[in-house]
Amino acid sequence: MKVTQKDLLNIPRKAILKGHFACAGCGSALAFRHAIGSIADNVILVVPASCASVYQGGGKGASFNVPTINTAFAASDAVASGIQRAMKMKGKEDIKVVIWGGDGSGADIGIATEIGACDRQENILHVMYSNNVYGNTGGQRSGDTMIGAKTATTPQGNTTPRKMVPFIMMANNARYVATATVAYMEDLVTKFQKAISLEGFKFMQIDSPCPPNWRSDSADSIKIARLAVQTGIWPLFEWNRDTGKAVISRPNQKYVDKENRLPLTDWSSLQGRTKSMTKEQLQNLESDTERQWSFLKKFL
Ligand SMILES: Cc1ncc(C[n+]2csc(CCOP(=O)(O)OP(=O)(O)O)c2C)c(N)n1
Ligand code: SF4
Repeated sequence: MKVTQKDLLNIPRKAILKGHFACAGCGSALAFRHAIGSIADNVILVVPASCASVYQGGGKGASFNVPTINTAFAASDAVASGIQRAMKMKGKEDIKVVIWGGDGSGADIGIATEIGACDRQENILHVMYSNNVYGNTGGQRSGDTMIGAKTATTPQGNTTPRKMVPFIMMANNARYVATATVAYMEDLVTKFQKAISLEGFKFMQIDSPCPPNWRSDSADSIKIARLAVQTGIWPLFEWNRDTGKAVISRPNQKYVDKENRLPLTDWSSLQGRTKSMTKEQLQNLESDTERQWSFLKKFL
């Protein structure tokens, strides 16, 4: 079912309450409010160490209003597997088990348990919100960091290409894989709803602006996320194991053709982490973007 803007407005503010601890302009919290909010009555959340463990608050001031278990960094997919199996034994399969974690766990430290759960076809959804860094510990580089971006551990700019986690999950026979962005929330929640409706291991990666670590204006978060699509940096697609085919999502269709894309500098100039990239770094970012597109095009 396609989620409309009206559906978004009707999502009750139930999953994350006012007074959460996320920074202003946080893409992760915004995505959470809509995606988890859309299933607030039948979800169990599993949160690996991340900003989400922090912005949920604690005790009487906790802002997460859904059953939540916080796990060690690498353990979320194993914990989620156990919870889902327990729900199945109790005949409560309507309860969806969702991992909500960053790219530090999703792309690096937790990837072994993630692939393990995928391999076992556990009936869970792993959402990796990508702020491209280890956010809550000071913004260190992760395997998901864009090439050329400055982070706490790559002050001159990251030199390595991105790990293409969605393709890793496709190669490991996930049931459903999708990329999304907070700039196109209807598309994001439509994919989230589709993912939870399917049986097996599902994976979603969400472009989630992070003003303190991207050194951007919190008012620009949506603009930056939209530009990531318009410049081609963030390909938006979904892939289903049944067909083995990828489908480019509507907001992205115009930008499959490189000719239609906006210059990368429209995106990079709005962020302190990328605005002083050298010509060579920009070229590297462009080739890394092309690398992702050429992978994706093999599945169209
Ligand atoms: C094994 C282990 N190493 C390091 C840490 C410290 N730590 C906690 S959260 C975190 C960063 C998480 O980064 P990410 O997964 O990208 O989520 P974000 O903070 O960006 O939301 C780190 C390094 C830890 N908890 N466990
Ligand atoms: S550091 Fe970034 S991801 Fe973490 S709460 Fe702040 S804006 Fe969100």
